[in-house]
Amino acid sequence: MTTFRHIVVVFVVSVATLLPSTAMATEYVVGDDNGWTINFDYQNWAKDKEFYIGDKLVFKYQPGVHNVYKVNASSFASCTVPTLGSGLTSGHDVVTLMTPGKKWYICGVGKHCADFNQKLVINVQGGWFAPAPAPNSATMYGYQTFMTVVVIVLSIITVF
Ligand SMILES: *[C@@H]1O[C@H](CO)[C@@H](O)[C@H](O)[C@H]1NC(C)=O
Ligand SMILES: [Cu+2]
Repeated sequence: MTTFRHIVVVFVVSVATLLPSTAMATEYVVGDDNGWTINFDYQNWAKDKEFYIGDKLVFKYQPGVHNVYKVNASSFASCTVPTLGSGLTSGHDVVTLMTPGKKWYICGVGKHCADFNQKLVINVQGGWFAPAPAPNSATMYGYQTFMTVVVIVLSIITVF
């Protein structure tokens, strides 16, 4: 009896742990149909979105017209393009969000950032199982909460 219960617990824990890490990450096309361009309000675009580790940002633009630099807070505020380091220039730049916290991106072409507001700052949420890819939807969080409760209940049952 006890052995059977232990097997159930181990099975449930395994499923609860493995499933979320295989959940599909969300891919966000920055600016949606507008892509990465001047005179677009990227803060307004980002404000109702929740970004999680494992999600991807896709910067779409005509190569040569724009580019993407990941910068720090002060360079973001002053629109200072790094002299060293590589900007992204492919026109279809995919950035995977690997760590929680604020991420700042600017266009380094001309005065696109300073005069035309081509800049984006987002906040990446940490995950329950960081640093593994975290679930990215309310559904998966609900699922994880449910499974956690199931695991706790099963563990308690096993003890008695
Ligand atoms: C921000 O980045 C710039 C350019 O890479 C660098 O010179 C500066 O020291 C950085 N500032 C902070 C606060 O890290
Ligand atoms: Cu630009």
